[in-house]
Amino acid sequence: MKIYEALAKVFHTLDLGTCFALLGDANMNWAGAVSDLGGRFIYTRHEHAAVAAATAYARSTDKVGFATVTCGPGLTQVMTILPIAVRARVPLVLFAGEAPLHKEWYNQMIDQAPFVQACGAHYVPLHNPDTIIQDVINAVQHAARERMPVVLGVPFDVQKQDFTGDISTLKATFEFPTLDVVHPNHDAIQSVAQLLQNTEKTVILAGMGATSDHAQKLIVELAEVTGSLLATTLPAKGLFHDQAFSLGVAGGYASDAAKSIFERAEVVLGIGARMASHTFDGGRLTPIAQVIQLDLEPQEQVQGRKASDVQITADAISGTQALLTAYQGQPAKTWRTYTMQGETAAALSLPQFTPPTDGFLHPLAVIETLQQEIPKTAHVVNTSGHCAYYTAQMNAHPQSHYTVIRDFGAIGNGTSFALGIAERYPDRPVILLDGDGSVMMHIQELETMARHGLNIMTVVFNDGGYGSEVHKLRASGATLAGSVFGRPDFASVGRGFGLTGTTATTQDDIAQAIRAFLNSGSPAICDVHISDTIASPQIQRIKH
Ligand SMILES: Cc1ncc(C[n+]2csc(CCOP(=O)(O)OP(=O)(O)O)c2C)c(N)n1
Repeated sequence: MKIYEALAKVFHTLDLGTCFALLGDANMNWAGAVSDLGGRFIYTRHEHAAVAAATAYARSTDKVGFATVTCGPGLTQVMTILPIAVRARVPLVLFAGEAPLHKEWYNQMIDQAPFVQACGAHYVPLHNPDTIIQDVINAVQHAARERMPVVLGVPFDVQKQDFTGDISTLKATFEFPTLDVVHPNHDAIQSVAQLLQNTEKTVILAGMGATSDHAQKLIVELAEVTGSLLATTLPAKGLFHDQAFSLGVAGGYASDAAKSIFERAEVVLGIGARMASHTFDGGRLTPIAQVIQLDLEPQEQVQGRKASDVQITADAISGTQALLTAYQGQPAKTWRTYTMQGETAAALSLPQFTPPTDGFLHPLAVIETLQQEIPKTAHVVNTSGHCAYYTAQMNAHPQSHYTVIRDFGAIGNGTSFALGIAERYPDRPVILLDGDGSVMMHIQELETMARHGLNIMTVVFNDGGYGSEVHKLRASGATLAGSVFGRPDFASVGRGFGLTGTTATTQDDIAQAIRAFLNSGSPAICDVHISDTIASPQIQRIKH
């Protein structure tokens, strides 16, 4: 047995799920051996896409994501997705191979460790055949425990050496660390319970650490008992989609009506939320509120600002349960009134809009149709760009069927994230909502969707350019050169790759395309022509 075959057996035993891959000299023998053992692969057309798909896949499992690229130029392609996975705290193992150890010169040689470390990820060179099996297991465990990407570098001449160890007794199962149960400090809980009792205007803000069914139910109960309103971070969007007294997403994407309610909050209790700067709109969202953070890793300072006044270390379930137990009786005053119910409902409804005069669709008209046509059983994937403001206004979709990963602010991930989600949930139609610039950046992955028969519809918010830049440049009176491109024919491109391709210039076109996709179960792209004249409220307030 060769070392790469032994390594393949280890990965087979670890059973990490689908491997997202792009092959080259440093990983092809190993990947072939994993495949021969029955491993499932999605072969992408760009290394970034392989790791991005694995990131989205892992985000929605309690396992470690699994991807492979070749060494050197294969690895350097993933420099944008590694920091995203690091910041989103996604556990991931990337088998990257490494240039041969015993050659004096190799064209694709690069010092991989500092490259990976510059991205914030962990690099494990696997050079010692005697310890290589245990080293792999340790590395996967490191990824799982630390919730971070780990890149494995196995020189491919080492991979081809004979394996002299014994893996016959390799453990058949691998213990993935379960989510920590951390009980909060009793006194801290008592004093927060007291504070909630005496505060009229409280908002409970839930993040990704609070998205389990159990945590969600407890938080809803706590909000009812304490008379608090509910809100979520952007990634946890939809957690309270069926609740009254919800403000939807906190931060810059909150509607103006929601912002005017946030402004009045006296206490914000964050549960399982990172308290990121965006979530508080840089501090503008809740200017007078005392902020309490209940989290496994609470921090006073986050992203250059004071994020919380009180920190309680606990997991969302234990912490919320403890608050419910400590809270006695009724709140002294509550802002859960009949009037507030109307205010919060209004804050979540789509704002009125006037159709643009250039004949293209208003982005809110697109959202209106998407809300009507996308069933809650479909999984919505969303990314960055100006259009993300509008997609954030889709408040009725449940969190369990919604994925957004925006850490690092990069465009171009939508097609790859959709691949990972479609692979994770083969029973769900996946609907990707993305900008034309972003789709164009990794459009080759449409071919991956077609080849693997993945049930994905890409809805392109096509404003003919980089809307984010267009609106900012226009507001400052600067040239639009480099940000306006015209509208490429995504429908034809999609058809060229083997998808169903349609162009939508009316709301009815969009509705028909979605219905046809839901009926067909095969990949599609719908190129929606929107106006480039409608700047989101977030952009409008930028002062130049
Ligand atoms: C990888 C990367 N390159 C460039 C940018 C700068 N950028 C931010 S938004 C944007 C435009 C995105 O255009 P599109 O996807 O069409 O969405 P829109 O803003 O038009 O809604 C660009 C180029 C970025 N964030 N990430």
